[in-house]
Amino acid sequence: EKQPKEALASTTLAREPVLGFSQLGSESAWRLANTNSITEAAKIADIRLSFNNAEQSQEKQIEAVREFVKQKVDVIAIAPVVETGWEPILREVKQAGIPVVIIDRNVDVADQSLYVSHIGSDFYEEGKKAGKYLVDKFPKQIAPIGIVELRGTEGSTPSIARGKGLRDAIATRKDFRFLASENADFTVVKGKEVMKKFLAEKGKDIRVLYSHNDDMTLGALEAIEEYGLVPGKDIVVVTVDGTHKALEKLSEGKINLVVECNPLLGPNLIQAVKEIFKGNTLPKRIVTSENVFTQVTAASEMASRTY
Ligand code: GYE
Repeated sequence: EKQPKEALASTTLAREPVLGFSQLGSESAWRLANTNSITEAAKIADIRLSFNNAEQSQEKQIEAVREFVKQKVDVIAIAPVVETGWEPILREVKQAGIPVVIIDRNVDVADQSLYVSHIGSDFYEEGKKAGKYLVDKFPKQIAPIGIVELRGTEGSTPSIARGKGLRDAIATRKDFRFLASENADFTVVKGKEVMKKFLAEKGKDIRVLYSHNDDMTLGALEAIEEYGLVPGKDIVVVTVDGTHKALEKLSEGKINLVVECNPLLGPNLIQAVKEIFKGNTLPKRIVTSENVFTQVTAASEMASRTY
């Protein structure tokens, strides 16, 4: 079987396709790995990449997309920071006859013809995996089990779906109780700041931290230790992504569960661009497959992690 890299390079096209890619930001290790993966894959496949980093601003993303239309790129890929507000610009792109691929997070649009395909993880499933773990971890009890939640960017698909997935998975357990839930924007700094506040307000009633990404978790671990509690023991910590640093904390026993979210979407995206360029059709939804990691698998997973 061919390695994905060779497979990407092997199909020759009449000319180099140009891909305009609007990346939502550089807020996390996941995002950096995602950007690298796409840049790398484009290079290998001889696709010219016009790249823009929108620094978590939808306005900047819309500007970037408009610029790609002006440049007359062949395909536009968007990793949208939030779900809503995309219809007008997507209609402009459609009018210009440029196909759009949505990557990573999703857009909430009534008209499905505004994009060709959405490539990325099933964030709802990730939330469910996190919730199922908690249900198994804590036997049913009378006293409430206090959960605090660090949410990702407000209105973003992973934050919405990871929140819902977890809630659905623990729905039958009345002993789980949300003590607090706040947006910490997927960053280390905010994660620490908000966790500090949770601890000041709820202290030892906190039994579980559910964090929507590893960066916020790393910040929160510092806050927990500074407060004088032991993460992984006093507070059960569940996180999403699976970066090298998080796996390290998992192997040290400071995190209890890492739900994987795969950032390496470059090969998938570039394949899609090539298919579109050739005039082929694509499935509307392409989902990446993912795992969960516990403390016993942490060390071996770490060895192969590049991000
Ligand atoms: O989990 C987080 C990043 O959209 C899946 O965004 C992505 C999320 C990822 O900032 O680390």
